[in-house]
Amino acid sequence: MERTLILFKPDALQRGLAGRILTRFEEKGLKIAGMKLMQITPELAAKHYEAHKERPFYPGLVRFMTSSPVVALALEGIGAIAMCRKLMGATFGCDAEPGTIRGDFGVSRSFNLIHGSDSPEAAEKELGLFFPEGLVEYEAAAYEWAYDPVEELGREV
Ligand code: D4T
Repeated sequence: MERTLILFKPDALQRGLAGRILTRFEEKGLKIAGMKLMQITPELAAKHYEAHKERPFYPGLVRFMTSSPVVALALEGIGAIAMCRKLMGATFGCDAEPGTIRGDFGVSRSFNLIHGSDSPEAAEKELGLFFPEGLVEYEAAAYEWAYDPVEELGREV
């Protein structure tokens, strides 16, 4: 199982889309391993977007991400990182395919509703930043029917 960090950005919350976006991930079969409403500090934004520090859009990005609360979510599933990126769609709402979260709910190039880790290394770093207390361990009952228990979950026949 792989885990990924998802953020519902300030525009998603302010536009009342958090529930509908969460539903997309739940319906797909991803397990919620952590979830909280939080205000991102400038220090946390700087760590999270360190790779973009020199980009022209960086100051506006930090201003946006710290302007209003976000929902931080840890999602779990086989191949969760790539699967979530597919569900999110292309970076800018105006380019994203219909059927994706950004494609269905957004038009902007900077207010793009959602963040998802883009690699296992990024996921590990970002989950540590947003969930330093760790994640909640529990059995997801739906896994038994969302996945093939023998072929995918490694259970005994
Ligand atoms: P995030 O990181 O938010 O999940 O988005 P992506 O992974 O899809 O896109 P990214 O890292 O290239 O960009 C991070 C973040 O910066 C905003 N942005 C990006 C922007 O405001 N103007 C720009 O020109 C670019 C490239 C949007 C997402």
